[in-house]
Amino acid sequence: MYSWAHRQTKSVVGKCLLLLCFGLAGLQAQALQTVIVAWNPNTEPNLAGYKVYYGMASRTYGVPLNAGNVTTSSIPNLVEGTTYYFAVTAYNNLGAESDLSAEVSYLVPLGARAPIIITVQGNGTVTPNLNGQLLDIGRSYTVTASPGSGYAFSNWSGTISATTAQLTFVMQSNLTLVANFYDNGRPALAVTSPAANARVTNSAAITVSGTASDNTAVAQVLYRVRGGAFQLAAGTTSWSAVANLIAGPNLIEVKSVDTAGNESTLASRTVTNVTVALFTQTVVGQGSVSPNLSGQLLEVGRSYTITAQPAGGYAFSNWSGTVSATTAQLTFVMQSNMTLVANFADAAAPVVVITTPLNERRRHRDGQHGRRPGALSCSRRLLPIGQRHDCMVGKR
Ligand SMILES: [Ca+2]
Repeated sequence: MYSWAHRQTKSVVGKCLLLLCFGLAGLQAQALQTVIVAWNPNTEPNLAGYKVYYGMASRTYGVPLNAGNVTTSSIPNLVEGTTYYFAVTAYNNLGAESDLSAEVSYLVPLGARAPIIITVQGNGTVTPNLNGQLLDIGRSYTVTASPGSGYAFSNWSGTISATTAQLTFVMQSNLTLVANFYDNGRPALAVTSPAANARVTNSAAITVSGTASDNTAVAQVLYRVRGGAFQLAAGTTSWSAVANLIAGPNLIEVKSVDTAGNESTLASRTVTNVTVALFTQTVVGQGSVSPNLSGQLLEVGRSYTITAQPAGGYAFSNWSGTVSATTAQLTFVMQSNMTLVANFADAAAPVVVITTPLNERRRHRDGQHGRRPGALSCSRRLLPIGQRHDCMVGKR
């Protein structure tokens, strides 16, 4: 044994460098530290150097670390939270080694960590889920923001701002991250009343109602009538609106808008408002109209077709009244107070008929009237009563 014995004064210095074992997966990474061991120098002239022994049990060491002729040594790869035992020997230039020094134990402290706060705005997830965990300060981590259905990633905010969904950051104290997602899903809308192609009679208005939904929330329901400006319906997820009607078909369109401004597709209903009015039709001249709608209650706004048919010797002339036309077949749109006149004109050549005296009629000598038996022909010349006609031939 050498007479000189070394002893430790400041055996272990707890000034540590944090090393992270990236080769180990996930969050179970074992944090390792380097510990600096220091001792008082040996003053013998032939001193050559020192060896540092250490292990996880008292006086049970592994292969020593040859520190050379210095009084400090860095011992790497020590597991945090584990107690190590250290001893030092000195050796001279002849290779002779001293006894082990007194042993010093040292609990490798846990590295500096801090909790991270990761929150989500909107609908989405962040993987891996590090929220609330203690992370190693100074170490890099990577998280990825994934939007939920009907949402899209917007940006990272908080301690760090970024616009890419995958974010790599270096952990620091009081680190807060917010993954922001926005709603890009369109709301839905359904019309429950009236039914498709509904028909009403003499109605000034109709109540349209239905439902709406969204992955976030329905902000409003809008409707318009006959292509006019959109108006606000009452209610959202259950809504209703009163649409004014005119005679004939009325197109009613409805859409919902979510809180992010996304709009649903347009839902529509065509409501036909049947308004009836008295139809008056007259005929001038000789003819008829088919079908004969005169005196009937017809739908205002609806198209009807009628045809004028002249009687014998007459020709169709024209339509007059509320509508003017020159074709016999007329298609018209019914309106209130509608009157049509079918005009026919006499188209036959004039005919003259002699009505007296009667042709081939005379008085016989015996005073009887009538044509004599056997008469074959006679002159067209008229004879005074009582005279015989030269051409008379009779058989008795
Ligand atoms: Ca939406």
